[in-house]
Amino acid sequence: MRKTRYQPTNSVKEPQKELVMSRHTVHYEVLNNWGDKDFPDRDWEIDVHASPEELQNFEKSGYLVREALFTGDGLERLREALDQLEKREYTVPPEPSSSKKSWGRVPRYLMDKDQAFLDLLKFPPTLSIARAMMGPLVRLRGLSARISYPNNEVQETPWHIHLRVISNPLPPWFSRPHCIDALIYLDDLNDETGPVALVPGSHEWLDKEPPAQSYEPAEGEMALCVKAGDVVMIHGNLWHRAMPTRSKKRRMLILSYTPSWLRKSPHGGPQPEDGLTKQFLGNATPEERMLLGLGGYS
Ligand SMILES: O=C(O)CCC(=O)C(=O)O
Ligand SMILES: [Fe+2]
Repeated sequence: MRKTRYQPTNSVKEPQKELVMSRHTVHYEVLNNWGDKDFPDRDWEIDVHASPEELQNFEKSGYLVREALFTGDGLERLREALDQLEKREYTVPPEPSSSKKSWGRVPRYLMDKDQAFLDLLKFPPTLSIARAMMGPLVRLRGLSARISYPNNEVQETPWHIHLRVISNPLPPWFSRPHCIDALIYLDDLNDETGPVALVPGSHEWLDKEPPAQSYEPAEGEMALCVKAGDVVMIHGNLWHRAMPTRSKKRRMLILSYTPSWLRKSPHGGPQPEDGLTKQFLGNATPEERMLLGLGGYS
């Protein structure tokens, strides 16, 4: 098994400007003196892989680009794992499509299906930012992928947000849902594969939602063409869409974090019964159990 999974930012040999990211430490104390058995630590010192200014911008704009988090063998390992998984799960050629558009292939529960994916469970560059922004008690909402192709039907996504649970008007004690999705790109985004577009600041619009099934440009939208190995972190309720994959296969992963007391994603059918996480949980620490959705609330 290959060792290199990602390049920690402080060990990059030939620093390019984007790779020299500043880090800082954040302390949180979880106010739980109840002594629950299956509860992670009270005191957290988080080595955040971002500067305080970057976090402030993230809070305001709803997105944060991290360049070259995966390179070399680390990137190749994820591509191979996804290609293998695709071969296993999509064995029959797709029926000629009667629809005009589709999202493409969206496999889910990736951590149950390949060690390369389970190894992302505690990926510090994104987990540390999720904890800095939402507190130490976070869990994975899921790890899924999206694979799109040039096709008869156009593979793209409409404008959407990920947590469609907000009441209008806002009730006085409404629990505003937060979620951070790390969009991990395994191929370069360009006109051939399709940029990802987002509307900066839209995660704060609690009284409206993106237009239903719309593929049209939205006011204030920004199209990002990031490179393979880059990660775009978004608030799950930032308005976003993937633009058409026109002439080249496009692969990406979605590593999604929420507070530990939010439920996992309802999408994608039942979890595989004998997946890798089951065995892993047999020996897991309270922190690891919490990340996989067990405990971490009281
Ligand atoms: O493919 C992309 O760039 C984004 C995909 C996406 O937004 C999703 O699957 O929820
Ligand atoms: Fe999305």
